[in-house]
Amino acid sequence: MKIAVIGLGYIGLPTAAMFARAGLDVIGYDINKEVVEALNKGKILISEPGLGELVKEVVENKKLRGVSCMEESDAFIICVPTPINEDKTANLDYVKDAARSISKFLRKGNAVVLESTSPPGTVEDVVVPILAESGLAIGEEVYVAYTPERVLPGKIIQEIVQNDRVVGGINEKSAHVVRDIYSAFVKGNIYTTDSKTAELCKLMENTYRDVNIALANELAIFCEEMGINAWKVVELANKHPRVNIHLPGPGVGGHCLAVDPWFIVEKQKETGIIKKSREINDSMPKHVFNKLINLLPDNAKISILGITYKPNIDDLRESPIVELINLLIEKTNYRLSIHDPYAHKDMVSFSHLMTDSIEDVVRDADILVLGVNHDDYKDMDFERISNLMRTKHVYDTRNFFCEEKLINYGFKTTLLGRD
Ligand code: SAJ
Repeated sequence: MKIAVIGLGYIGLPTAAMFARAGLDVIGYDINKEVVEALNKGKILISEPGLGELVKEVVENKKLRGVSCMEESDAFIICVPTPINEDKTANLDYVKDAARSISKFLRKGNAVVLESTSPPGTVEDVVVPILAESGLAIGEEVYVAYTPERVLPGKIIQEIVQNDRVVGGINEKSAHVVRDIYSAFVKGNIYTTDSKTAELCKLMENTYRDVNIALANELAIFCEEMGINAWKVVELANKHPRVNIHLPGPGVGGHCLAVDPWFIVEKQKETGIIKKSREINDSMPKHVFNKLINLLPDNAKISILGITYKPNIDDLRESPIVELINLLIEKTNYRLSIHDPYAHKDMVSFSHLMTDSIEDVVRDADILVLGVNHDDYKDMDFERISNLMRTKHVYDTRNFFCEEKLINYGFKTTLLGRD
């Protein structure tokens, strides 16, 4: 069987590599020629633990190759981005382009799969009409399904194999054909349903998490007013066997939680709690910003540790700390000094404020803001840091540092969700 994967990003590339490792012949198509060229050299341009080795192996074994022109295949898997428009609706242009590029190569018996996170109805209303331009009977001669990925960045290689999967077909036959294709490498259960249910299921998984985090952030905000430690409240409440409150923080980033709930709101305006949760989570960078304004005099120097959207990855999409930094640059005269061991400097507009050395970042600073709890910040030399800072003050937005240790080194501490 030959598989074509369209879009070689964080999802498409691991998916292509997994099919290839399972022994199928796989082509990876991308509009970005650099990505295709790198792939054909066995290299990847994104960072994900274990992915580089896997891709190298399957390219060397000639099971996976990159292409810039589509070819006939038995199954086509669309893994392109679905960005969000200014008005918070889904931009399906890449999905449409991918469907058009496939349409010309379709033959009887082929399967087409959409993996990209999309509003409910996308497969039936957007993808199927484009595929129908091939003249084939969609559903009868060509099988079409939606199957969302559920992998956690940083753990993609394990989760893509082990997680259960949902396959939603435009009819039962489509769902079964696509289920059988994915069973080549998926070890988790594969559940079949219709395409709209699968599309909404994906959106609700991330919405559930976003709403839960909003609850934690709302708790954090009122705990600060009441002088109660929200982290302690969450820890103790979660001792209840049926309670699992998520953690507060400086905001929700990434291209999933911060985006997907809007794809439901787009289709269903009566979504009070979903929309409100997005607004609460989106307000957190401003909340941290206001705290800094209240804590610091005009001429202060702020050092910020961590700018990616979550720990130990290089992804900056929708990062709340990037938003915080932009607010500080736009609206204040504070001097900023920024560090992140993962972020690529060329991806941010404030690269001139970034430095690779923790010592340079904290020198003469009046406050150290922990933005992202990267493992690299676990064992920092706070004795040395306390000697370099002008004012010994740490603002921890992740409840990450050991407060007792900081106090022992003479630091004043501020904790998001308590102070
Ligand atoms: N965050 C909190 N508090 C928490 C947990 C997370 O503030 O308790 C923040 C993180 O700091 C980060 C954001 O939420 O900024 C999102 O991080 P995440 O680890 O929750 O999720 P993602 O976006 O990396 O991956 C999610 C996952 N979805 C779920 O867990 C339901 C993943 O399984 C999906 O495959 C992925 O979205 C996706 O591609 O949709």
